[in-house]
Amino acid sequence: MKYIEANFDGLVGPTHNYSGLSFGNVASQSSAKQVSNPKSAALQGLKKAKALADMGLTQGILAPQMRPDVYSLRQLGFLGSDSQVLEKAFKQAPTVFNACCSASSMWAANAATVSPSPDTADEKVHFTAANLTDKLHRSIEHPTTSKILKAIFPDERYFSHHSALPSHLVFGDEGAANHTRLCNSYGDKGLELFTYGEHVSSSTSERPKNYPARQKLAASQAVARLHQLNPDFTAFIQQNPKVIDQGVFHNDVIAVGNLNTLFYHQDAFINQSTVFESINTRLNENLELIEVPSSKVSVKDAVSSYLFNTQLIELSNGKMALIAPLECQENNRVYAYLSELTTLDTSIRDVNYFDVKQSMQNGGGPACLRLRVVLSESELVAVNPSTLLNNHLYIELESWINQHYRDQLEIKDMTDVAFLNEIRTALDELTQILALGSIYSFQ
Ligand code: SUG
Repeated sequence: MKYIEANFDGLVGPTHNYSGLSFGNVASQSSAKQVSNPKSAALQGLKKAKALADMGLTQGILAPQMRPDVYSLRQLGFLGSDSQVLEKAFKQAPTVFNACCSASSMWAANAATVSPSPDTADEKVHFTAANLTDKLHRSIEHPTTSKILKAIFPDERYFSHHSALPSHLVFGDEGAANHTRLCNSYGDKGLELFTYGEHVSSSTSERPKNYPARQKLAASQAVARLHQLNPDFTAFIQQNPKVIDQGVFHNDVIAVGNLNTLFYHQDAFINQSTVFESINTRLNENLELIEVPSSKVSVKDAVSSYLFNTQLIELSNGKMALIAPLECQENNRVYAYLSELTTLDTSIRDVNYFDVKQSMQNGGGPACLRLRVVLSESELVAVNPSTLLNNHLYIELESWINQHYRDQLEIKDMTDVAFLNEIRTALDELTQILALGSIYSFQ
């Protein structure tokens, strides 16, 4: 049976803004309080998704979440009418208010970890929504994420959904951003590589000094168990704490893999050679490692350009291309590296550059914006077809964005209940376009 890799991109929500909420994410910190442009952010992301669909890839869309999240604000004791809830939270607890206004669910790589059916004992596709415990604004995403995933992958004969892990720091889980599946072809049993930042209960585990290690080993292990993975085809590797301290808050900021290829920075991991050797054995000695040396691209350049937050995609001719942010073209050293890379004898033959600057300014590159799901032909038929991007859906979403989104947004704008009502109308319309049913908690 034929298997493909589908990419589901998070549609940027109408409250896309810069609140500086992610300590350890350099871009989020440095963009704090800038005026954002939600319309342009959403259109940039949608164009990138459409370009991949036009290249022949299967491309889906994940709906944004309802923000401002008055539901969570009420849970936290801000009571009264919607307008009073917003006003009180903004005045009394601005950080909590900002957390409840973030459009952060757009970074779909953090929505869940996904294991395709060739890897799992019951031969179903498994999804575990990520608890994202490390950041308040992200920790409130998973209940709606689970509803959205179930609305897109509803058929229990093919799809198995797990709730997020317990919200405890031992189980901090950042989803697919710290998970890479390596295989010779999509339908083979794949080697699932879980990258963790910290082993909390080990006193000897190395840890970063300045910034948090968001993904915890115990979480990766729990997801591997839930997904019924074969332990012989599961590997755990630790992120280098020194690069976390330089702004590599997720592993997908320093490595990306697809099929048998792993593209990564020299300093990405600790003890990498032993792990890579065992992966190579599982892949019948076909693992292709493309290691970028510090002498060509420093960690600082990798973080600012998002060289590794590229999507590594398979083209119809069997070769691979990188989908990179414009920032990679604008950085001379990174651009020189990429120009050279495509002339070498590796599987990466082409680089396509995209403008996703609105997302980049919050630390989200092309790879952050997508959740990968490997599917067989029959599993693909079982996917909610209204969420799959084609010309018709593209035009519909483009006009929906143009009609409902603002082109300038500041934090104080989100206290206006009229804005909240605009968003409710827009998202209600979107659930109909994407045939998602009722996925939002309103009150
Ligand atoms: O979790 N930024 C996101 C970026 C996520 C990127 N995802 C991956 N690497 N897969 C985060 O840090 C910033 C929000 C703000 O500051 O307003 C933010 O949440």
